[in-house]
Amino acid sequence: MPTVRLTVAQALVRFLAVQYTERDGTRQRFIEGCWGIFGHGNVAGVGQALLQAQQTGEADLKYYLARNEQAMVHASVGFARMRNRLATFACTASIGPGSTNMITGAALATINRIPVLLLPSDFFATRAASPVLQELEDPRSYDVSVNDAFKPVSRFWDRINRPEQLPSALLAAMRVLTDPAETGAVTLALPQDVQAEAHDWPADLFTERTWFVPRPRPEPAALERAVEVLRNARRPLVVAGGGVIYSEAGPALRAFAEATGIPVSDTQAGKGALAWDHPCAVGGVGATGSPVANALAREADVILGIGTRYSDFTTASRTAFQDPDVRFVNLNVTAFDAGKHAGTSLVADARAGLEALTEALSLPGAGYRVDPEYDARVAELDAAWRPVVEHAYHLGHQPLPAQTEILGALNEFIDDRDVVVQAAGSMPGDLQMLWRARDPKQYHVEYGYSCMGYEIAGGLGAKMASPDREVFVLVGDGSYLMMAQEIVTAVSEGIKLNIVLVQNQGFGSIGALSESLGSQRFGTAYRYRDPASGQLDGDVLPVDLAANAASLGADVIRARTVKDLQAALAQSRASDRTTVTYIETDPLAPVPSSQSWWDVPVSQTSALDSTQQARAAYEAAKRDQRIYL
Ligand SMILES: Cc1ncc(C[n+]2csc(CCOP(=O)(O)OP(=O)(O)O)c2C)c(N)n1
Ligand SMILES: [Mg+2]
Repeated sequence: MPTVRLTVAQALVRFLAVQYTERDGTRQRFIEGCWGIFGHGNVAGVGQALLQAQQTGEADLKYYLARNEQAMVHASVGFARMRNRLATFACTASIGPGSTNMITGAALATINRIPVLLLPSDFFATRAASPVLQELEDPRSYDVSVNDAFKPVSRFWDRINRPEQLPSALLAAMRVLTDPAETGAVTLALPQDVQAEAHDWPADLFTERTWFVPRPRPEPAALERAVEVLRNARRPLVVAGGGVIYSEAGPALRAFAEATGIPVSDTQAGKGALAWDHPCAVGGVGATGSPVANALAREADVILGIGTRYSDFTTASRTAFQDPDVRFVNLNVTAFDAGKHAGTSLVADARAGLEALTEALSLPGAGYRVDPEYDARVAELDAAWRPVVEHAYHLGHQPLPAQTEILGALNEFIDDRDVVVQAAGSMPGDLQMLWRARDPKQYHVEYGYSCMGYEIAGGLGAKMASPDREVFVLVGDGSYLMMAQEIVTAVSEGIKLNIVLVQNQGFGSIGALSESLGSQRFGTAYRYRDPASGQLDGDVLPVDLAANAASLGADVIRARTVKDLQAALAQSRASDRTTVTYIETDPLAPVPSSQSWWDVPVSQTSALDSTQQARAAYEAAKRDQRIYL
C-alpha cells in the first residue's frame, strides 16, 4: 500500500479536511475549519500543519483565531446546532490553561448533544521535557494530565501517544461525532512531541470519507406498543425537544399534530419545531414555559416526548405532569432518553418515528383524534394567553423599559428566518414563555448548560453556519462581562452580528430567584461595596459596557426607549458591520407567571425570617413532586 510521510499533526489536518456527512442524499463537509489559539503546545505541531496546508494547498482546513478557548468551542457548537449536527469545527488549544479553558465548552456540547472535535495539546509522550511549562504533576502516576479532566464531558476521549494510534482514534472520533445517538464533544489529546513526529501513513487514510447519518426506523413491535398507549389517550400532550429540529422533523410533527389534534408543547431546544401560531402549538412547557402548556401538562394522561432529554426545567422538577396515571411515550434516537420516566420507549429518528406514528394512527377506519372538548380546552387556554403576551410585549414600563418589551420589540421586528441567540440569565425564561418562533432555526437558546458567555461566541458560530440569516444575539450585562471578546473575532473576520446588550446592573435572574427563596437578592447586583453596610449594595458602578463594545471594534447604538430600540434594530440590520445596541432595563419589572415550579432547595433551618417563609413555601411545593414509575 502506498504511504505518505507526514507528521501526526499534518496527517490529522489532511484527514479532517476530507470528512463528509450524508443524510437524505445530501452530502456536506463535516469539519468546516479549525478554531485555535496557539501556545508552545500546538504552535509547531498543529499550527505548522495548518500553515503548511494553507501554503501548499495539500489540505483545505481554514484556521480561525478565537480570543478565548472556551468561546471557540461555543462558536463550534453554535455552528453545529444551526447545521443540525451535520457539520462542525475542530478546536486546537495549547497545553494546560488553553486546553482546560475548553472543558466548559466540552460540557456544553456534550450536554446539548452537539458534535465538536477538541484537540487539546498534552505533555511530552517521551517525557523528555517533563514537567514542561503548564504540566500538572501527579506523584502517583506519570500518565495523568489536565486533559484527563475532559473525560467525563467527552463522548469519546483518547490520547495519541504514538503515531500508529492516530488512524483508529480518528475513525472512532468521526463515528461518535456523526452518530445522532452518541454525539457530543470528542477529545483527542495530542502530546506536544507526538504532534511533530513523522510517520509513514497509508495513503487511504486521506481519501474522502462520507459518514452516513442514519434515520433509524422504529421497530414494529415497539411502534405497536407506543400506538396502543396513544390510542387510549384522552388528554395527550407532545413535548417537542431539540431532536425534532436536528432531525428536520418539523413538517412531520405538523402532519402528526394535524392528523391527531394532539397539542404540541416545546422545550428550549425544541422551540420553533412547530410555528407558534399553529392551532396545535401551545408553547414552552415546564418551569420556564407558558401557562397554556403547563395547564395541559398538569391534566395530561399521556406525554409523547419527541427528541427530548426531559431536563429538570422541562418536567418542572417532576411536578409538571400531575395526572396520577400519567404515562410517557418517548420517541428518541437515544435509548437512554427514550427510557426516561419509565416511558414506553420508541427508539427511532424523530422524523421517521413521527411518520410511522402518523401512519399508524390514521389507518382508515381506525384513525385516532382527540375529542372536540379537548380541542376546545386548548383553544380556550390559548385565547386567554395571547393578550397576556401582547401586554408583556407592550408594557410601557417606566422609567426604564421592561425586558419583556425588549423581547417583544425584537420578536415583532425580526424576519422569520432570522435567528435569536441566548443562553443564560433571565432571558431564557422570558423567551421560552413569550417568544413567538416562526421557523425551526429562529430560536437558538442554549439551555442545556445555560452557560453565561455562550451568547456572542455561539452567535458567531450560528452566523458562520447561516450567512444568509441575520443573527440577533441577546446578551445580559453579566454574560457580556464574562465573554464579550469574540466581538473582536467577529470584527476581524468581517462576520456581522446584531448584538442587543441588556443592561440591568447585575444578575436579574438570580436576584429574582434569590428573593423568591428568601435570600434577599444577596450578592446578585453589580454595586460598590457600601462601607456602612459592608455589603455590595452601594451605588451603581461607573461601568460603560457600550463604550466597552465600541472599544472592541463594534458599532454601538445607545437606545433608551423601546422606540429607540426599534430604530436601532433597523439600523443594525441595515449595516454590514457588527453592531451592539445597548439598552438599560428594569430588573424588577413584572413578568407573567409560568404557573410552574422549580426545585431549588431552601435551608431547612435558618435564623432569617425570609428563609423560614421560603422554606414553608418550598415544602408545600415539594409535595407535588412525583416519581414517574
Ligand atoms: C458560567 C456561568 N456562571 C454562573 C451561572 C449562574 N447564573 C445564571 S444566570 C446568572 C446571571 C446572569 O446575568 P446577566 O447575564 O446579566 O443576565 P440577567 O440575569 O441579568 O438577565 C448567573 C450568575 C451560569 N449560568 N453560567
Ligand atoms: Mg444582568
